[in-house]
Amino acid sequence: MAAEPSHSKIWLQKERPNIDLAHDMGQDPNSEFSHAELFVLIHIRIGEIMMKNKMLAIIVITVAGVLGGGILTLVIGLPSSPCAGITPITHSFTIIENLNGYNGSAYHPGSWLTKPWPVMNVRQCEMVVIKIMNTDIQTHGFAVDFYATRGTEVQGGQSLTVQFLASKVGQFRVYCNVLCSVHNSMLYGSLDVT
Ligand SMILES: [Cu+2]
Repeated sequence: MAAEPSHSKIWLQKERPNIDLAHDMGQDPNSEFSHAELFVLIHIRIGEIMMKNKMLAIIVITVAGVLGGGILTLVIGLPSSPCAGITPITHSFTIIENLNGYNGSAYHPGSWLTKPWPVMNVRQCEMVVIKIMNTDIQTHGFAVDFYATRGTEVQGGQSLTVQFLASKVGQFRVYCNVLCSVHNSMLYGSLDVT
């Protein structure tokens, strides 16, 4: 976790004051508030604030993990001319990712355009909401041509939601963007916008 370095920093800062304080007091017993001591006190304060922030960060992450799907990835296109002024109807889908592929796509061998799986049919200007649930222990990806080309990674046991406005008509490939053990089964999904 990226927060680790600050954790060790906290302990360094908490330990240093005691040593420095004893040292300063021994050298200069008449000075109760030497510069060195004030410097040390400031350091203690910083250490405590950082500790609180770190604890807060851990709590937030834990809650998100327990709820499952608490992380929301928004990929919303700006209302381009074909959908301007239209209040979009929401069209929701759930994609289960595991060793069976995308919603069992491993048992639907085929190719994009001729035998895609899964297929999501929407109308132009609908708000597409796709909940991706990874019930596997390995990471899987999810990408959609044109709408979510960078793709997203979903770790094992996690879920997230991808949302976008279906502004452009066409057939768009839905595929995994992470090299996983069932990768070949996750390359032929389709989003059909009519
Ligand atoms: Cu994959």
